[in-house]
Amino acid sequence: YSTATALEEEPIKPAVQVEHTQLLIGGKFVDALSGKTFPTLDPRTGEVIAHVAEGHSEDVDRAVAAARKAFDQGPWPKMTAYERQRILLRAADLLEKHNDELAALETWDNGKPYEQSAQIEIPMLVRLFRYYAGWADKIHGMTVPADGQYHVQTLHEPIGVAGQIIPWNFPLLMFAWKVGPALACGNTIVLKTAEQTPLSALYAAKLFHEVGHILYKWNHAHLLAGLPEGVLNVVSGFGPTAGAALASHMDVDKLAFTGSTDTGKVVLELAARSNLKPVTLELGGKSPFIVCEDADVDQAVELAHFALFFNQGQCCCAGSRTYVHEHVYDEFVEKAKARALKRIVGDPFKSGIEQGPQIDSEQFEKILKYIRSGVQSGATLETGGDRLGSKGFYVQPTVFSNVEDGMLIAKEEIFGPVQSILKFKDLDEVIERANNTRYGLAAGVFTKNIDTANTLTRALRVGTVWVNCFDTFDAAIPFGGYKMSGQGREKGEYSLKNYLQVKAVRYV
Ligand code: TXE
Repeated sequence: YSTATALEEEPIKPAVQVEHTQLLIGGKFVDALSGKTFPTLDPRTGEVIAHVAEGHSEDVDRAVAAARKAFDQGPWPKMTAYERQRILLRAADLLEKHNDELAALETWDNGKPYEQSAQIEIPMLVRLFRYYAGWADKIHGMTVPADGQYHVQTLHEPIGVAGQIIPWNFPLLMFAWKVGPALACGNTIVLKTAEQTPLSALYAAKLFHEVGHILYKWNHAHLLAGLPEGVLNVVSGFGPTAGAALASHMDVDKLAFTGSTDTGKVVLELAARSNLKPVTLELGGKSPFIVCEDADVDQAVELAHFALFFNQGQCCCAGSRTYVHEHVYDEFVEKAKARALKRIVGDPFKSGIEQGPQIDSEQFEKILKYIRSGVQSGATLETGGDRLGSKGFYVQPTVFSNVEDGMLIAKEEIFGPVQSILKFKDLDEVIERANNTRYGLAAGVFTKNIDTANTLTRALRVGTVWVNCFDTFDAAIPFGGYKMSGQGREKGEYSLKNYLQVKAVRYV
């Protein structure tokens, strides 16, 4: 990996200004009622990028009131589906036009490589809004046969005010997974960003409000007046204050959450204790990546490396338990170590960088603690194991071999660039071990044998299995977890039902 010296250079200045730091409520940027702000930091240096309005429960109340009014009295849920679709498509065009600014903000606030933001994540965000725009005019109920003289139909109606709480590892993609389906179904939204990464969602949400002006100017059509005020509200702030206020709000009709399993339990309880709002949860993982005996070792090493190290290891679905068949184990470990040593770590704004800094000091310390625990528990530290450079939150790409299932590094979510390689003998054994976890988000399978692939894909208790690939995502493909990795599915057609009520109507 790149030397610490390269990290001592002055960080590259991002080509974007921070324009929006207030709360977006009722279509306007406003300060928090308390007047409080909090700093958002550059993970490359730990220095302040900007001070952002800190929303508290009274601000959540204001945002929910704006969303309620927009839902009950505004045009959004009632306008034709075609109008809603056009607004979402126009928003996608605007997001695409601002690809580079969005990507720069995302990288600045999060630390992920700029090329990843600009070439993968913002295009995925745009694609996702176009995908859900496509659904807007295809949401409808059924006619249902009933005994007797009845004509029965179901109506699919928006659920109301959606509360959405997102994490910091993919701020804009999480914004899209939540906002896209909710808007397509005609709901209104209060979204709380993660306190580490408030900037990009404010910028994106502002673009949705510019949609209206452009449509109005170009079309002179009152029907296409853009995203009405109060439909999409964004509150920056902390979890136990703003997040908890949203989860426990009596006037929020649905809650969608992505984050840690522990916080998932908290918000589910808050939802239950308040108004029993339905909750979807996308939580942590400890996903197995299984390299079978017949695998091409070079390819398997590369894919397993990507499965773990992508996004600085900060992926809920990271392939963080690399199970390798005993016949190829030694060769795999040697090559995995060599690959980690070649990983290019540095300023994420530099071209060709594979790995930037971790998000913040808390995550950075957590990762280093897990590395120490791996060493103490007797795993072999093949490479890495320490911080990189003297400032910011860079961690050396780290590889452990001889990892045992009972070690903490094999059981808990490290959420960092730390690969744990375990050895297995046969399929039944690896299935049992892979499933022996409280998580069930994803798995990777690497084999040339279709029977082996079939056996594993059916036996693994997880929401996504990638065979000979990993971390490939499509707007149309559902994502979510078994067991304590979550409840419900996001993306694809499956996500729509999170945001719809079904009404049965009988006529006689
Ligand atoms: O997560 P939290 P943190 C995992 C990962 C990471 C660990 C902790 O292992 O190391 O979680 O990260 C909001 N009521 N993942 O502390 O707390 C919070 O403000 C309501 C996996 O960042 O779950 C933020 O907006 N909301 C994950 C969001 O919850 C609350 C992505 C996530 O924060 C709250 C991130 C409360 N009481 C971390 N407390 C994934 N599934 O991808 C916090 N929040």
